[in-house]
Amino acid sequence: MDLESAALDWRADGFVILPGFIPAEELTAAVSELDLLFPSADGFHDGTDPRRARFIGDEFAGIDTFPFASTEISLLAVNHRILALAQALLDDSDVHIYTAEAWAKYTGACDYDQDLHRDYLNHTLLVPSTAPGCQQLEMFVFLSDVPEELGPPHLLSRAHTADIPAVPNWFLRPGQHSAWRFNDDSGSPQMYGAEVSGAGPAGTVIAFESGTFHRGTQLTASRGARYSMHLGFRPSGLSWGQRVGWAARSFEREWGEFVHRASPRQLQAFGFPPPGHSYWTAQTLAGMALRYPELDLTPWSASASAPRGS
Ligand SMILES: O=C(O)CCC(=O)C(=O)O
Repeated sequence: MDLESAALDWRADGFVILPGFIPAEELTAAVSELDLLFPSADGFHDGTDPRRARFIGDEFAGIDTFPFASTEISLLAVNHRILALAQALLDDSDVHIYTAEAWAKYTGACDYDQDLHRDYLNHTLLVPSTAPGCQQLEMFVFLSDVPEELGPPHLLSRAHTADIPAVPNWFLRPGQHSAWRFNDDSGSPQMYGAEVSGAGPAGTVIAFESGTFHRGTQLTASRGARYSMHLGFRPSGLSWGQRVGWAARSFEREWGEFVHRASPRQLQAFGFPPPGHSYWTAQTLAGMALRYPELDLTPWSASASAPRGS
């Protein structure tokens, strides 16, 4: 599917599923470093990997956050195809990444089946908007094949949900009861009956707007493992769409290793000012050369303005 058709689907449904969007040759380097973050399926299920305990009993305990122990996985979060997709769907040439997580799930480790929900309560200070320029984009990127028995996310088209108000946000599966105002416990058979599965091969990208209903599903395959990334993008000026501040971990070795290998476009997605921006002067370039000694500063120095007073 081309980016224009993807944008049409995303506008109509609130999501688009792109099977194998990242080709194998652009995925291999990241996949080959998954062991820097997570146990293999055998390591988990045979109990030979001492890291396995972390995954038991809490689905969210399987999440690592950017910058990752693998630079290849960090670079994949802002792969050129992913940035082009974000630009096309958000209709903006200056998109920023506001969250990047890598997630491992293992059959039997815990309950991965979720209730239908939107993610906006921890992706924005406000509520989702349908106005052009005011939308946030999330992506699930599969680092391994995710057939139905390995717990693909299920999503619900906006055609079924456009009139649902911002609260409640979780529509519980039948048989559960809750008095919390963010939960709806009516069982919602029409919503669950209209789910679409995001199952697909490694490299599949599921792009969805932060107001789109979706849910995680159970891993049932014997000795199964699922590896994915969960990314968030916003137009650079959309200051209310947040999850982390990248500078908080920018003193870590993994961040430096990412910066040294990233392109100017990839760094711009994390908030580096683009070439030509008034930030770039002889003074800031000299400092950047000390902070990031292996970063080629040519793209920014070529357009740098003269220091004040010169
Ligand atoms: O990982 C998945 O398949 C979906 C997870 C999800 O929707 C969530 O945790 O909000």
